[in-house]
Amino acid sequence: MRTINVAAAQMGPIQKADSRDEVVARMLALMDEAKRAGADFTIYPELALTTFFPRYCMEDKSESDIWFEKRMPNEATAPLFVRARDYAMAMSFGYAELTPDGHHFNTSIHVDATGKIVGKYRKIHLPGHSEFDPERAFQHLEKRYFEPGNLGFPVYRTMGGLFGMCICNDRRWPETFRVMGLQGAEMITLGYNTPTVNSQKPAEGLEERLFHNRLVVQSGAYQNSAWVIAVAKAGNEDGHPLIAGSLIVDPDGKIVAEATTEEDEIIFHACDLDACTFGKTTIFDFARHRRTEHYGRIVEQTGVIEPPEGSDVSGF
Ligand code: ING
Repeated sequence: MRTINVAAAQMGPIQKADSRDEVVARMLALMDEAKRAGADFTIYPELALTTFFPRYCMEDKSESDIWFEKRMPNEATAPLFVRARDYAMAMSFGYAELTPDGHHFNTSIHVDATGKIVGKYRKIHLPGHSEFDPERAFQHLEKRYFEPGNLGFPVYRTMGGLFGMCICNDRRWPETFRVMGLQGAEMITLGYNTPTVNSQKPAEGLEERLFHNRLVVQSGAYQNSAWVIAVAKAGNEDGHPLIAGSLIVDPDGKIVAEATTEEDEIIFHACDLDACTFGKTTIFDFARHRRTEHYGRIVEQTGVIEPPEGSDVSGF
């Protein structure tokens, strides 16, 4: 048994006017509850320190850069690092990263129980658009404020296992989980800020969004025989609702814990990393079963290339 006692620390809404200190105080309270539950790893959402600011169209960097962290840890987040180390607890959280050389990323870190950053990931699949779109019910400007991640999908050794991270929209792309699965990932953690309604299809609402969230997280876990922990920032941010539905999914794709509120909420599960082994050595033993000679399109093509007219396979 290699048990990781996981606390998924779902967060309720963060309003535009909320300060970093107010948010960190909520995160510390969640960490205290996680400790009481016996957690040794606490996972927070995507962009956990601020409201989901990509919903606002800001003309210049002087306005949008206020949402970014220039150093990590920094003054606002140091209390998280101190308390996690005091608790001998690992943690992961997402934030907007502004690097010293001026690059902007939607980032997540994994901090071990000694306070060392052992994992870092920068969001690769950026949804939405880069210019104001009047056709949309609301904006989703991640392509405006962030560059695509440049660290790949790293898997790193910590806590006696193999861990990886992704962020929000990444979970909708099977390549995300498979690239980490091909590095042996046993636990993949992610945060998300998912609007309750599709800005281009009002009929797609809460139930469908929650369905898709379960679908992709369960698939990612099952198809790579890994634990997947998905943690929401939820609730109504200045009139903009975000889904909750935080999940802990086991290597068989089964939901073992699910949030029941749209507020700050801890869901907990003792995750045995050894539960990954059966799937990785039987049905998803990649070395024995994959046929990479047929997979070329996955990396050679970006978009769709349809077969020419009149082409079919009846000739065989
Ligand atoms: N949010 C959403 C997500 O992928 C989205 C954006 C929602 C894209 C639904 C497509 C469909 O969950 C972020 N932050 O990626």
